Amino acid sequence: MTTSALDEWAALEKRGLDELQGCTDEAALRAWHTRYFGDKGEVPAMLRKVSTLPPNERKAFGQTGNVVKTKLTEAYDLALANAKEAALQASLSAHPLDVTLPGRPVPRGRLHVATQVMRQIYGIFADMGFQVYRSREVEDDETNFGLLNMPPHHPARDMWDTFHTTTPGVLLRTHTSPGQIHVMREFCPHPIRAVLPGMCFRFEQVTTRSEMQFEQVEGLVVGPQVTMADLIGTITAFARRLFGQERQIRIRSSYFPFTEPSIEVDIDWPKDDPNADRLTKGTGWLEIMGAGMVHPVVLRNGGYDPQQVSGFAFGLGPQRITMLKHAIDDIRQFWANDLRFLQQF
Ligand code: FA5
Repeated sequence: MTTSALDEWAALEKRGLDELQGCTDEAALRAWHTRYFGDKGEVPAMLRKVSTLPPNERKAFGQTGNVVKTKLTEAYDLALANAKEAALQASLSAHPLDVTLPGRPVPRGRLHVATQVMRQIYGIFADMGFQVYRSREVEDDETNFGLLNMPPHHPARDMWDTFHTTTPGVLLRTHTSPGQIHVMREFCPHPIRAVLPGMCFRFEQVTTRSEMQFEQVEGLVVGPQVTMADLIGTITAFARRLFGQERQIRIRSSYFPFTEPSIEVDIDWPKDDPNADRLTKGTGWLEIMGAGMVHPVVLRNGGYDPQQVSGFAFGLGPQRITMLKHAIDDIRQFWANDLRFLQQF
């Protein structure tokens, strides 16, 4: 064995270790590793020299090479671990971590105020034996108007400014009343006691009291000998449960083509509220629902015989009710998605 071949290994080892000493950070260490152990690195290049040696020297050359390789690798691993630890310590002391700090709070969601009031309304009617019935928001003209005793060109249709779709005869329901037809046709000839909640849409001037999109809760009772006294009793019980005994209820006669007789129900607005005049148009009263005895034509369209059964219906506006409950002075707040408003409830 030529000593020069082994000397070369010794020299390589020394150079490698010396250079490793000079590497102060991880990047320098990785560059060192590429220089010595990469594809074109010094160690593989040295190992390739084995083929140029006489066969009897190759074994010792290879063994020495492996020892050097192991020493350099171990030294590199140690230096790399030290460099990483030093970098971690430096970063920790530069940006101290206070493990005693409380965690960041996770913001808690809540139900929209409209949903809260809707659930309250369902609860009150559920106590009186009403079931919830869901009806479609996109309706046909026939159900939204015709079957509710408003044939085409009936002037009463002007009471509801309507969003029509591009499909003739299909529209966004202007009120929840078409649901009366659906529920009657589904349950006829059985008695009905149901509330029908959901969105309604009207092509209306948006004001502090009126939105283009708002919720209604329809109520429908059908059965033998249902009277106006039942309607007034139900509405009064509902209003007292929701607003308390001290709130006043006013019932006015009104007109809807699908009820006869028809009424409207108002609630008094606190007089000390500076917005009272604007919201109640100076009357002190805010309308919350329309109602009446179901028109015989509507009962017949639902499949019932008006000689055998009678019924009452009402349609109330939960947004108006929520305004009353929480003294909200602008109905546009409901769908404006302003967290400052929503977080109050
Ligand atoms: C109706 O829509 C009738 N379908 C109600 C009805 C049902 C009468 C059953 C008889 C029998 P009216 O258009 O008045 O009626 O609306 C009923 C309630 O919905 C109003 O009292 C009000 O509380 C609410 N409402 C109406 N328009 C709006 C609007 N633009 N924005 C917010 N709430 C509204």
